[in-house]
Amino acid sequence: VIPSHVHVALLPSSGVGHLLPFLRLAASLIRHQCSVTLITTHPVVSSSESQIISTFLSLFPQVTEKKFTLIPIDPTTANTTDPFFLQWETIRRSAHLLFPLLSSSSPLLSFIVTDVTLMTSVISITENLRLPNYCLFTASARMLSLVSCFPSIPSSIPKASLPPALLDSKSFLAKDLSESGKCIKHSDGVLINTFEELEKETLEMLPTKGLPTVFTLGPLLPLEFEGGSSFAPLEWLENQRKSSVVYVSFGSRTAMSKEQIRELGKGLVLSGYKFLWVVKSKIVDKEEIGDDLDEILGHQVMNKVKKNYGFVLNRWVDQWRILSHKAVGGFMSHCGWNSVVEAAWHGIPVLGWPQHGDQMINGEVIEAAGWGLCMKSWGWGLNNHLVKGEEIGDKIKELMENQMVRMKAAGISEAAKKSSESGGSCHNMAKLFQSLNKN
Ligand code: BUP
Repeated sequence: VIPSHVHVALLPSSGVGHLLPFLRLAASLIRHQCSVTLITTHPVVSSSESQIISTFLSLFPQVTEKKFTLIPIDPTTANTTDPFFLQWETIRRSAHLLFPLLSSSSPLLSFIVTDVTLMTSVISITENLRLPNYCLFTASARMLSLVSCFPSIPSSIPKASLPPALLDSKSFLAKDLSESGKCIKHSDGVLINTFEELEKETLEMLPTKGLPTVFTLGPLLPLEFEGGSSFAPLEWLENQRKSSVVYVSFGSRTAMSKEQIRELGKGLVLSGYKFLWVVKSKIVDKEEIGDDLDEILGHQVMNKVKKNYGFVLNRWVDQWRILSHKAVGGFMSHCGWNSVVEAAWHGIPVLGWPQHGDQMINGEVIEAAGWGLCMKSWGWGLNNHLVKGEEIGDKIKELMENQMVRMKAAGISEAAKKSSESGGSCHNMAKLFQSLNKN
């Protein structure tokens, strides 16, 4: 039962991986007859983010935009140089500006959904406004189980699955995570993009973690517009055999070293499989324009690619459309959580090569359920050791030829689809509205 006139404010954080689940949630709230206010930060970090926001707002004119202009900070005071973490910190230090912005909302807000990374600064403001504050956790339930007790580490998570920065208690990430964990416990509920069959054991265990109610709303599906002007080499894919292509992408925030990119290229060629490879050599996409693929990959690899082993690009692609194409039979991925959920939906086996943050923990979710491999021995991909092309090629072959993994991936896809029908995530959205009635 939807309480009469629910008005929800959404406050996403920086990074496409944080933004997209918020927009997908916004669309779902609209389908449930809620009014939605989207708080947009100015400036944003990447051009992909600004394009996605403006397309969303033009296609959903019923959404009210509230502009949240950030006060610039001195980066030397922030304990991080990562452009996305710097933005989290900037948003948090500007959070007091949210008070007038939220209190002036009309009709009155029923609740706000805040990204976990911003919770620490926003919760005191929403408490003052007596505005219920739900957290949207954009990673896996397994990661939530870590955040809920960090700096302790649950016995179910090996210490080696934590990125090195989390093991240094003085780092930006370690401080951030322990403070966020405490804050989530004071929120009115946690919304999460997962579903029961994807993380059954972890979800069963969460109620013992001192968290408020966790509402599983996954899979939060991409909106039609997300493909928008982005590219998918459909003509090329149409000419490939069923399940024969490996799609390779390490997400929106990972830059590999040139040396590692070249070894990866060698590995892809050695695997003998056709590949569709999104190459990224810089962290922020704005800076990527003008990157020369010939120069990054080296002539040898580039020549082989041109001889039709694969398709290489250095631009934003329509990942959803690529994963849904019948020619795609494997996904070499950094295991960003949105990518994991998208691969699960399409039943694509994953070769996980986590690069930072929660990605190893997400990769373990896949490996434990048997629908992919997680290459822990390859390290974090960032500078620590070079993984040679031969090894990469062998693993790709192993993934593509493993029938058991393919069967399990098909099973997880079936479960994802069932979960998005009325018994699953919709049911949990109804529970969320019921919890409002109780407040
Ligand atoms: Br790159 C890229 N096209 O070219 P994750 C990504 N995406 O549609 P993140 C595209 O962005 P972390 C591209 O489908 C997914 O929905 C992709 O989110 C889409 O990884 C999203 O997978 C990326 O969570 O890193 O944000 O790169 O979340 O781990 O910080």
